[in-house]
Amino acid sequence: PHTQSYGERSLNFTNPTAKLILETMERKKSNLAVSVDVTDKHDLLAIIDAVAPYVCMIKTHIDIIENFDFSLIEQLQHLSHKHDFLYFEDRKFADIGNTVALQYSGGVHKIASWAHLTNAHPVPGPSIIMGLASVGLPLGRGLLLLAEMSTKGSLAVGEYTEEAVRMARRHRDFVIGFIAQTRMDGVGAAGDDVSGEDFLVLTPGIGLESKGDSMGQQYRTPREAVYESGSDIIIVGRGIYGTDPKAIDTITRQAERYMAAGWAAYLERLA
Ligand code: UP6
Repeated sequence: PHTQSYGERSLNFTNPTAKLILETMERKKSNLAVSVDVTDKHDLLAIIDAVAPYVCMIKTHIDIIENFDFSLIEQLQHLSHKHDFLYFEDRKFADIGNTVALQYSGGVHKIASWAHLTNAHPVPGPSIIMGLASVGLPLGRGLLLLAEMSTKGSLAVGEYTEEAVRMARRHRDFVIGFIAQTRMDGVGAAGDDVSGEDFLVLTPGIGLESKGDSMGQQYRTPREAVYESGSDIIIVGRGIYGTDPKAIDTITRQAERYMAAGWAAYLERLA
């Protein structure tokens, strides 16, 4: 699948969120997701409005917003309609099925009501997918499993990663892909027929300048992720918004730059 165009690959999925993501990428010619990890809702809205023309997706950590109230969700939805992109709430669920179903549907954030996509650690086993699917599947949402992480010393390697892929393979209606550093096609298949299998690979830990931060984050370039490792979507946070969430002109320029780098790497892969 990594040599097929994004538009063609929308036919490989039945999940409506997967189709929408791929169609949006093709339409906007962008495989960039911006991770807007700021704590003030006004900064969040201003940054999204500035980078939105260049992205297929905005990734949020809604639980870091200091001045959250539910009207923010309406404002977020307005921006996604205005600029044609999807929301990925990076919640990293990790509990038993019953608990994650409550965390996904309820609380103050009501994630399932607005986030097209969310993610989960496979550590509890398949029950976490069943819990989240009980809420998300009727709404047409999608789930990513964290098969690998970008951090130094990550435990999500080897057999753990393979088991994550096998879990996803058994729930393809809801699990549409992975947070990972490389493609997962056929991983852990051991004799199963996986021809025609397609999963989206979303890759965080992307930076054009920096190689990492002081807390274990590790960065690779858009080209390394998309061309060399077959990633589908690059997730960029501080590489775009830096240290000043108010520097909107710089943030806009950086988004444009990462979008161009990500798309060039994709075209290079197709060719
Ligand atoms: N993230 C990672 N690595 C992972 C999974 N998720 O960095 O393996 C998330 C972080 C952050 C974003 O929670 O929101 O991706 C990366 O931000 P950065 O580009 O500013 O480092």
